[in-house]
Amino acid sequence: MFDIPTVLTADELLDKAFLKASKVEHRGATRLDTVKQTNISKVKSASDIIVTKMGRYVKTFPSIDRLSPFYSELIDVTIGRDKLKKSLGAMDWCRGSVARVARQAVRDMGASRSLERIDSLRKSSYGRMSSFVKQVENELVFLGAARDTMRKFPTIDSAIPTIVIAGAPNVGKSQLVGLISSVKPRVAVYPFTTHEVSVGVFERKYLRYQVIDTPGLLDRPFSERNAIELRAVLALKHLAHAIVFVLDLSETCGYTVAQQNNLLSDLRAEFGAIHIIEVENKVDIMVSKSDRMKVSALTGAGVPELVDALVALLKPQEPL
Ligand SMILES: Nc1nc2c(ncn2[C@@H]2O[C@H](COP(=O)(O)OP(=O)(O)OP(=O)(O)O)[C@@H](O)[C@H]2O)c(=O)[nH]1
Ligand SMILES: [Mg+2]
Repeated sequence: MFDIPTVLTADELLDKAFLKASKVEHRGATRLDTVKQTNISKVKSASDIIVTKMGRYVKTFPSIDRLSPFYSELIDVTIGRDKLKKSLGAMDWCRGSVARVARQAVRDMGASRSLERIDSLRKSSYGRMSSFVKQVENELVFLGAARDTMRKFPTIDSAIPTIVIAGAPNVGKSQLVGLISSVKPRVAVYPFTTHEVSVGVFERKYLRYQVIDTPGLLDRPFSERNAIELRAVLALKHLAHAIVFVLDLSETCGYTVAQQNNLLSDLRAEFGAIHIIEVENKVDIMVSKSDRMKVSALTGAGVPELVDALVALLKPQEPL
């Protein structure tokens, strides 16, 4: 989802820049000319590397204000929106400063006729460039970590109708998702959990729907979660157009009906505005007299009706 290049540390970046610069050579008509052109090229080459690399970081990190609410919330919880903005701002400041130092050194070297002076101008420009890069050392480390975090975000298309599957552990969520979605689900780690979310897709009348299986996310009382984890979980609110809450009245899942109902009220309280469809699974074992939808993810009974209900509920979208 977020294809951000590796972010180098300050030392790595400087090593790279100066190593490249050390290899630059120019032959002029005179010794002065040779020394001058060589040193000018070295300074340009070192500064180019720093300016270009940092420019790429700034460009490839997404602009948080333009991201969908889901991803901007995830970034805020996992990385910190303000800190990310500030670090990217520091990159811009550093590139500008490095470029300015290089331009000045190039001008001064061009005007000089002393070999020693040219050499010392190059050295002092190197020193100043290094000092600017060192000043954003922490920001580079921060961006490196942010990049690693963001690469693990699940890829979810916020533009198509999305169904989130919730329910206690073992009630049959994954099996149901497997039946509903025709495309093999993509799996990704969700921030703050060791669990994965899997995202499946199905089509109906040329329209696409997305189904998110949420192991470890929407299967525990919210009171057991710390504030940050809770925010990460609630970020799903921005995506879900409907929630399917799967119940297992047979209790073969290992959770009582009362426990499952508590979870459902938790969910209702937190995801208030989103339509929650309650579905009783495992009807091959046990059927109740309730008027909830009833399915068996094992035999497939009731699943087409559930899909019909979801399709009818979700907002119409543009054809593919
Ligand atoms: N008899 C019966 N068993 C089912 C049905 N649906 C799922 N199961 C079984 O229930 C167990 C759990 O199913 P999963 O789909 O893994 O349940 P889950 O809710 O995804 O579980 P977690 O991801 O651990 O929360 C598996 O052994 C399934 O074979 C059903 O309709 N009938
Ligand atoms: Mg599962």
